[in-house]
Amino acid sequence: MGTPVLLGLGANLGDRATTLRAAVRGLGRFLNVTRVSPVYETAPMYVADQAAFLNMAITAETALTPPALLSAIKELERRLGRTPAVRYGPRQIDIDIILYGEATHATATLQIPHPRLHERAFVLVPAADIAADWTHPGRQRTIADLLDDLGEVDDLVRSYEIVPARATG
Ligand code: PH2
Ligand code: MG
Ligand code: MG
Repeated sequence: MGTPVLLGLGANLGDRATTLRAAVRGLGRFLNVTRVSPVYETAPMYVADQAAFLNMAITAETALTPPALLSAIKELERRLGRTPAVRYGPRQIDIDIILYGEATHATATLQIPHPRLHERAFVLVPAADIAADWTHPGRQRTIADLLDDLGEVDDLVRSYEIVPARATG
């Protein structure tokens, strides 16, 4: 029960795979995780001079409001070792709220849908594996459509699967 949410996860510092696994497990403590995408190794976007990322996506159901979900995520990121860093630069873990049902939310600290979703293959590709038909409320395009619109996608290698550390409360 609750509102379906789509989250994007990324890591490019430390033991990336171990951190992603811990992130999925940690999310399961406050969300009902419903699907877990494969993991992709992706070339860094925006700031090219940094290590490759591992990226993945999950879907979940939540009773939390968008701001409450964001603060739970921030707390988990801190617990997983994230420290303040430059915009688009290297990070231990990044967990972004991509979609929250078909709701929109726009405040100084949180924008949903994620404002750069449509340009990010590193989010759209894993998201399309688990939520291809989800419609972006602002653009009236599904995840699959947005990925199509992006055209040719390279710099992205399907890496492995995380067996969902079955989300229990
Ligand atoms: N995250 C960023 C900046 N650039 N590039 C890739 N490939 N994957 C990311 O998760 C990523 C990025 C800032 O959050
Ligand atoms: Mg991000
Ligand atoms: Mg973030």
